[in-house]
Amino acid sequence: MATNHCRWIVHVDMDAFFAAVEQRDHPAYLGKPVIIGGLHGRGVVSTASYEARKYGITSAMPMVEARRRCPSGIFLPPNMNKYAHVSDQIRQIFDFFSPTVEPLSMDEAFLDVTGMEYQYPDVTDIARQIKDRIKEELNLTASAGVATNKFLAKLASDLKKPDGLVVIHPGAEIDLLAPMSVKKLWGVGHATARILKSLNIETIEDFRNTDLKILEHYLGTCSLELYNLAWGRDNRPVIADRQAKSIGNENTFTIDIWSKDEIRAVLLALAGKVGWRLRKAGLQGRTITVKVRFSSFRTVTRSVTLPSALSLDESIYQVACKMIDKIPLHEGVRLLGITVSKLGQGGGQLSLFAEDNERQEKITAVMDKLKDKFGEAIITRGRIW
Ligand code: TTP
Ligand code: MG
Repeated sequence: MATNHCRWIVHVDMDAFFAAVEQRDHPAYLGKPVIIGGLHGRGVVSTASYEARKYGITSAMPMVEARRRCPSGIFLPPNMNKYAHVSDQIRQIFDFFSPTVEPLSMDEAFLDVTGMEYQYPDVTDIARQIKDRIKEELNLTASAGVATNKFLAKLASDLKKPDGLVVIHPGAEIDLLAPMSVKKLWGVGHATARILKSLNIETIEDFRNTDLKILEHYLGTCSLELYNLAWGRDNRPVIADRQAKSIGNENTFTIDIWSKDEIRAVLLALAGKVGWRLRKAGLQGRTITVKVRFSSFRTVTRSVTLPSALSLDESIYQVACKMIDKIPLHEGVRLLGITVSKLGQGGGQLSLFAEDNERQEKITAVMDKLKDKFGEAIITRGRIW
C-alpha cells in the first residue's frame, strides 16, 4: 500500500460487545439469541447478539418489544463491572499498536497508526493483528476499518460486521460513498435527514450534487463540514485521551529460532521499534518486559522495573538481553516480544548508561529524523553495542 498520505487511521469496534462477553463466559449461550438490557418495567435493550438481531432486535428497543419478537431469547441484565474490565483489556491491546488511541466508547476506538506502517508489510496488517490479538487474548471478535481519516475509518469498520476488516484505499471513497444514505455523514440525524429528504437529497451523491448555498440555507453553518465528509474529506486528528499504559512490539517467526545470536538480533530490532515509538510519543518507561513463546506454545514473560525511565534503543536492548539470558532455551523460539510500561513524559535516562547517554541521544535523534523522513529501512543499526 502506498505510504505517501498524511495519515492512516484504524477504527476498531467490538461486535455485539456486552452480548459477546456473556456468550464467551457462558458457552451455553453461544449461537443463541442473547439480549442484554433493563429487564424490568420500561427497560430497554443495551445490545443483542447477532443471532438475536435476526429477530429485528436492536439497541434502545423497549425490552417488552424484544421479548415479544423473540420469546425464546436469553434475556440478561448488564454486568457493567465485567464489561469495564474487558474494555480495559482491549485498551491495553490498542496501546500495544499505537501511542495515539482515542476511545469513543467502551468498545471502540480510533488509533492513529501513521508512521507505523514501516513496521508492517501493509497497514492492513496492523488492523488484522489487532483483531487477531483481541481474539487470541480475549476470545472476542472485533470489526476494524482502515482509512486515511476518522470518518472513513469508522464507516469502514461498520461495513462488514461482525468480524469485518475493511480498508478504504485513497480514491475509492468517492464511489463507495455515492450511493450511501446521507445519514452516514456524521452529524446528520433524523431531523436533518428529514429536511434533506424534503429536498430530494437522500444519498451522499445527491448531497454532493446540491449547491452549497442551498445546503447552507437549509442546514446552516455545518453544511461545509458535511460537504467535505460527502467527498470523504475529514481533517480531525485522533486525540489520545490519556497516555498509553505500555508500548510494545513482538515478532512471530516463520521458522523457530534457536541461537542466542539470532535472538539478540531480533531483540535489537524490537528495541529499535519500541524505542522509536516511545520517543515519537515523547515517553519513557521504567518497566521492561520480554516475552518468549516456544515451539510448544509455552509462553514465558520476564519483567524488570528500573529506578529511572528509559527510551533509548540501546538501553531497552541491554535490559531485554539480560532478562532473556536468564531464560533456559530447551526448545525453539517462535515469538519474541518487548514491552515497555510504567510510562511517563521524557526525563532522565537510566543512570547505568549515563556516560554513554549524551552520545547515544545524539545518534538516536539523527536516526529518528531519518526514519521519520524515509522510513526505517533507510537505516538499520548494526550490532555496535
Ligand atoms: P455498539 O458498539 O453500538 O454495539 P455492539 O458492540 O453491541 O454491536 P455492534 O458494534 O457489533 O453493532 O455499543 C457497544 C456497547 O454499548 C453495547 O454492547 C451495549 C452498549 N450500548 C448500550 O448500552 N445502549 C445503546 O443504545 C448502544 C447503542 C450501546
Ligand atoms: Mg460494538
